[in-house]
Amino acid sequence: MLRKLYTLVFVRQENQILLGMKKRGFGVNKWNGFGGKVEPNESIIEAAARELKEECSLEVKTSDLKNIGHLEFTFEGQPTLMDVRVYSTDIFTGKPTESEEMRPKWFDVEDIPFDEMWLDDRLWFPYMFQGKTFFGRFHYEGFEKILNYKIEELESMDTFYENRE
Ligand code: 8OG
Repeated sequence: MLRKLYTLVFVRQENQILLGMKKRGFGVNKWNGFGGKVEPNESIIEAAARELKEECSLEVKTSDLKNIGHLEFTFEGQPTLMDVRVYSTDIFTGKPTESEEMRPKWFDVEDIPFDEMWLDDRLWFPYMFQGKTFFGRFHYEGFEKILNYKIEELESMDTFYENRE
């Protein structure tokens, strides 16, 4: 199966989390963190910082991005596996600003708009909010139905990646 690498960054501030309404492309009209494809000439964490800046103008140092989760998505009948590296930070500079791709908005963590998000998010956001590191695998039929999935808490991201190699 062809594996494609993506990033997904969540910016936190007190009791809030920054989400963006995706204005075009894959996941359009859904609230999400900020991220996208890793380009051939950059590291995953550099891609995470770059995508955050492109999509909502916030700047982060890569050393302030914490890898909190690993998500894998497959879609029935499609040969590609989306490998999504999830990061979180509460250290950033700038003010969230709308881009062509995203309209950012702060949400209280008790008030996440799950009905306007990817279906899987309500299954793994609780891990993130409890400060756990996590692995999740989701197999979709179309974009609105999960055929099967697995989520687990990880001891640490480092041991997860060591054991996969
Ligand atoms: O470059 P593009 O915007 O198409 O990248 C897709 C982004 O969406 C990337 O940040 C990874 C993220 N993403 C998925 N699937 C899911 C999902 O099911 N839930 C969440 N929260 N994000 C997802 O590709």
